[in-house]
Amino acid sequence: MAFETIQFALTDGVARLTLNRPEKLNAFTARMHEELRSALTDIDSNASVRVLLISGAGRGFCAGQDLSERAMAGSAQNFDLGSTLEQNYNPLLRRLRKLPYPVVCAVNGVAAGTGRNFALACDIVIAAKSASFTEIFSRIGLIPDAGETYVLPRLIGMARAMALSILADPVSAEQAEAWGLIWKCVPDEKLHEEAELLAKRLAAAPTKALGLIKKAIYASPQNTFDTQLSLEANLQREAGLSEDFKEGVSAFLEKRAARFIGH
Ligand code: LHQ
Repeated sequence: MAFETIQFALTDGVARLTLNRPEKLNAFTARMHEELRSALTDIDSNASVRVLLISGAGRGFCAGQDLSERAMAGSAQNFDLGSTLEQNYNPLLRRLRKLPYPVVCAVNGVAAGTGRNFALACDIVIAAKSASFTEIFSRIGLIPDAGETYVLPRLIGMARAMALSILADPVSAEQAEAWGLIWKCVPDEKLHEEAELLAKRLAAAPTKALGLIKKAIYASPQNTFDTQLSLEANLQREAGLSEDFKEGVSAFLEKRAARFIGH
């Protein structure tokens, strides 16, 4: 499909997906969701992808749901927001979490509402120093959605999650890093360079193992210690059968850099 609201490109194992409605701070529309689904389907069907890099065009990352969309403007007439979540946002977030390789998010500006939670659903989040993570929901009479009530307490603890969700105060990129909400905050002019370096590094990593690491880390909060030990054993069995494990060990023994192929 021809993309109008996103940019999508794939080179050397890196899929790059950029939200592209800069004049509206990349707010989500039904069309953008459709295009994201299409791009993710392309990504799913391409075995050469080893990392997905997400960012936003212009000065914002994503301002959440576009409130001027006809459907949203109809929310005063009992529009079913739950079904919007089930149809658009929830499948998108589930897909990101399930991708068998890392998803890096480069937050270039304000990330608000579902835009913020879209970023926080990614595996490694780096942000420009001038970016902010703005809570919105309680300001407009909604509850946090798009995974926020799941990820926030796990990332920053109950006290901060509760106060942030209720008070809806913005969090600067520096504060987000200090709290462990994101991986790191970098100078604005370095964001794209750092994100590219990270993506290229990940595209040359043992992808199979990275996908299994995602599984283990995301399963961890729900599991007991015993269950997690068993899960690690099962996932390690899988990793141990990969070509990249053989290559990693050979490279170590031969004192050379490993050339991982991703499986
Ligand atoms: C926008 C938006 C926007 C449309 C900026 N929509 N135009 C809800 C429904 C269903 C299911 C899923 O869950 C949700 C949850 C949500 O996502 S609710 C959250 C929706 N988002 C918001 O409430 C954020 C609204 N935006 C803002 O508060 C501000 O724009 C922020 C704080 C993000 C940035 O402020 P500024 O840097 O001062 O920029 P701005 O306000 O001047 O915005 C620039 C333009 O973008 C402006 O358009 P204009 O034509 O006047 O230049 C805004 O109207 C437009 N825009 N967010 N969500």
